[in-house]
Amino acid sequence: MKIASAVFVKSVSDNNFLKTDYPEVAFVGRSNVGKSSIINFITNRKHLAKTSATPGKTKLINYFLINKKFLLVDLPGYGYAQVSKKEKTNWGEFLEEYLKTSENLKCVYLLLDVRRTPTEQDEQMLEFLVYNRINVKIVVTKIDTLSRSQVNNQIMMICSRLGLCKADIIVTSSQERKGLAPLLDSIEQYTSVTE
Ligand SMILES: Nc1nc2c(ncn2[C@@H]2O[C@H](COP(=O)(O)OP(=O)(O)OP(=O)(O)O)[C@@H](O)[C@H]2O)c(=O)[nH]1
Ligand SMILES: [Mg+2]
Repeated sequence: MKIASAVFVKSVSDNNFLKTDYPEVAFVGRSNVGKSSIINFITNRKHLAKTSATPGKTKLINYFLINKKFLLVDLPGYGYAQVSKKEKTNWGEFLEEYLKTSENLKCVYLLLDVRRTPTEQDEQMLEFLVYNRINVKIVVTKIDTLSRSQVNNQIMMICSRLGLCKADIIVTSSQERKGLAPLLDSIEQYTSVTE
């Protein structure tokens, strides 16, 4: 699949989620894991989705229309320490509501930083998706930050923690543009209209 066009459609901060006929795939994960960066990587656009070294940048749900055929959805990150408990609850509910009510959601890409042990929240998110029968794919990010053998060790650790095997995981670096082909193949598989 080639990305011929990528257009920002809308930001949403309340439960007025975008309702269209387009299939959509979404990116979730803790704050700063690289969700916005991976959208820029996939679309080959530097500033389509706003990235930041400061966690908590994406507080909205942002929709991007790709090839006039499907939507990429940038979700707010969880696990950001600098927000109040009330705000955290609101975000959690906002995220859950999106995930539960988006009828055209075909797959959720759950991003994990290769350097970190998956947190309880990562595990809860995975369980939530499985429980709600939402397709989920694990994407490991930022592999440029470690050596090849360290990356392999971390992937084994992540697999054993989450009960997955290596083949279940897409390994990427947005910075060094690695892992694009398997990501695009997966997105294409989930967003192509079969009827
Ligand atoms: N080394 C390296 N850094 C990356 C990579 N991808 C993202 N980053 C950096 O990680 C930081 C966070 O990236 P974002 O894409 O803004 O992360 P996010 O998940 O959208 O964060 P929130 O919107 O806060 O939830 C930025 O400083 C990025 O430059 C990568 O592949 N390699
Ligand atoms: Mg972001």
